Amino acid sequence: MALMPIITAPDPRLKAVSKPVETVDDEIRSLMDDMLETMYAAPGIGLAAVQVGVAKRIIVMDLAKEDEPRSPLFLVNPEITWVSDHDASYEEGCLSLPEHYAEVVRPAAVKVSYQDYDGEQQELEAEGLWATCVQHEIDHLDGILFVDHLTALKRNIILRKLLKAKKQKQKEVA
Ligand code: GNR
Ligand code: NI
Repeated sequence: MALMPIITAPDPRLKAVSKPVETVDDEIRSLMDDMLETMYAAPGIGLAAVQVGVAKRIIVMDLAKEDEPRSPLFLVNPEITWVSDHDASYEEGCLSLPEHYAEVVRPAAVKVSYQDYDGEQQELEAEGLWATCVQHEIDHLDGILFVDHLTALKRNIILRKLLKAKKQKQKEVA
């Protein structure tokens, strides 16, 4: 297992639309293991493959609290099959937008079909933080970041700050 560097915005790679996985084989499982390790180390509760530079439709998640046993979830080719009528607002963060948080409105509950770690077809119903997180991750697979749900003003403030932080970092290593 290996840690992978997480891409931060602004970066054109985060805007890529990820490609479906044809077969869940050992190579894909190995990638999912590395993604999970990277997510735990960050730490985060979800990670999309595109955030580590692999534009494939793969998500890992684990919403267990620190004092609870780990309960990872692997979703390959996830698709939202149902959304609730009512919305919920949640303060979101993103490992690709470090240190920035904002309230995002999304459907409060969703159903998602996907293939699991063994390539078996599954469906899950999510609400609360689960629903927020799985929608946030599926957005990544379509090149969408949580700031894309905000007003242009709020989005640009965050992206400008991240660009500035990136340039500052580049200066420090130069
Ligand atoms: O770790 C994460 N926490 C989080 C909190 C609220 C809403 C969404 C998330 S996902 C985020 C990790 C991440 O960036 N996944 O893409
Ligand atoms: Ni994210």
